[in-house]
Amino acid sequence: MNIKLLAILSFITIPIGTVYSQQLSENIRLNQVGFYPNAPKIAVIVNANAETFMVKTADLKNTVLTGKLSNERQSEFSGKKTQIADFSSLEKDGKYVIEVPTLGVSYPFEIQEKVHQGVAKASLKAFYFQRASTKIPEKYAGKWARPFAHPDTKILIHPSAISDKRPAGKVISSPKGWYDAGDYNKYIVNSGITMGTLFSMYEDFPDYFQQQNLNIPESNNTVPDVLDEALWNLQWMLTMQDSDGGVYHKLTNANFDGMLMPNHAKKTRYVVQKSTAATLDFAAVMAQAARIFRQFPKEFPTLADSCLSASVRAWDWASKNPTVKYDQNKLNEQFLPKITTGAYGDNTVSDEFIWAASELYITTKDEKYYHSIDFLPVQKMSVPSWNQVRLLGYYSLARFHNQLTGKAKEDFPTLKSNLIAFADTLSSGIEKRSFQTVMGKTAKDFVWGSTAVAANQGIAMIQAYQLTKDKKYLDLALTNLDYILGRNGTGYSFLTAFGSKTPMHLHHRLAIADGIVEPLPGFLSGGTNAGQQDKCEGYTTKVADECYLDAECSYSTNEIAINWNAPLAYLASAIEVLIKK
Ligand SMILES: [Ca+2]
Ligand SMILES: [Ca+2]
Repeated sequence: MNIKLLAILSFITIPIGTVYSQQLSENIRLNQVGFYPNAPKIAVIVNANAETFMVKTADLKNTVLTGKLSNERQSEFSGKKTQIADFSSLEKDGKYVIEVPTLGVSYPFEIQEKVHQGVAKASLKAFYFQRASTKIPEKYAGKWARPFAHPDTKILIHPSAISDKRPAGKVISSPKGWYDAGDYNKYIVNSGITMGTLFSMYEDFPDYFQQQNLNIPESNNTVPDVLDEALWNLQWMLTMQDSDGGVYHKLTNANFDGMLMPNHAKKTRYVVQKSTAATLDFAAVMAQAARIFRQFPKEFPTLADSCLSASVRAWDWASKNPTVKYDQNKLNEQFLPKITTGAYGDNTVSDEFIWAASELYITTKDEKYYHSIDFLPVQKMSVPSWNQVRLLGYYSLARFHNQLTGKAKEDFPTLKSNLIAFADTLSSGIEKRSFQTVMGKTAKDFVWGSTAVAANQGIAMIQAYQLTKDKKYLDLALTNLDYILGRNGTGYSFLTAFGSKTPMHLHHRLAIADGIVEPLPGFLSGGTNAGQQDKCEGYTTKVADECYLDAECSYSTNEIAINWNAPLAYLASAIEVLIKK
């Protein structure tokens, strides 16, 4: 037994003196967290050309199942040969490994109910760790405690953002919010999709979140913790609206900080130019927030009204200013200081109009929002990303389909069949794919932030399940959670602290600068991306589903971001709710 396996298995009671001949094999790829007793269980064996596999108890003493490996299939990307080990019939709780005699044994995994409960919770708790303008005490953060940072009460109006009442250099207060990603800036566009995803998760499964305790400062109040956490960012977003209704694109330094702890990051911060995309994302989030926080009149007597009026003012601004792009290069030709942080520039806002109109229509029931735009453009669907949010609107319309009126009601059958067809398109051919996951139909799935593509594809399957109650879509959603947690071309579980082989060197200032070996837990690495935009040294391949580097410099494969954690939280939570005992 090699040292590494011994370390991995050390949490299991191993009788002293036990001798193992088996070696750990990283060519056995599986969800390193585990499986539900009554759901599909698959491992993928790479380059083995073997006949059989065994499932053994993690102490390697007992063989509980012997199975036949599938015929070999060839990876679409690397050309490697894979075989499927299907052990779905094993339903007994326990800790196990897979053994392939010619290869060795897999990382250990569990079979038990609620097996992803920890994943669901930690992927949400991560947002707490990203909070700006607060101290993060040990009580909630353990060894990752840190001092107060970024009060953000003195934010300058950048020359690109001036208006009548707010000249350049005027100071506004814009505290709270989440750090966006590996950096400490706060971006409305990326907050938009993140908040929309978290709010949709809550609206789809409200009961699940009544019970969840994230161990955050608001855990003992009467509000679900997921909403307390979202409120931290919502309160910041509200400060980003100018008096004319338009919304600043971002709150940012002129340049990225070095690899510092946030309390040492003290560069001047600005709000920069208003944009149509940011304003519409804001309108959508605020409309959704209004109907959610309306349910808590005692705790938040005025919040829902504030959110709704902010949303309407944003919508009105965007309707009058439908083509204001955020073009950072152009901005830098006209204004100083130059801004070089994340641009999140989006040239197409028809999808932002659909999302904002959906949320405003659902919240206000005013059909003028639905009539104001073309809701069903003849255009290929794609899973949500920061610059493509059309499906967030569709998901909300589907969630409230019983309340639709007029044209929205007439359109719904088409919308429904389009969403189901979209899930079918994403998943078609899965039975032949090398890792048998929805993820990986084409090389285009492996873009910057590909783990979030996988999570968002999983959400698309969950939506199809909600619309059809056909269990196959749940099983399909689960394949992508398996992908994220280890059944993939790299053999990594991309979620910190969940699995045996997980990212240790994230491009995440909080984790790089804190002097603690372990990265903050519950953060989803961006994952495989053959673009290598960071030009970091150490990549060993350009294969689409394998190009990943667990190194701090690899922001193109190993950064974290709020809009990546949110869909993972959704997917893991949805699966926890929907996989029935
Ligand atoms: Ca709470
Ligand atoms: Ca867009």
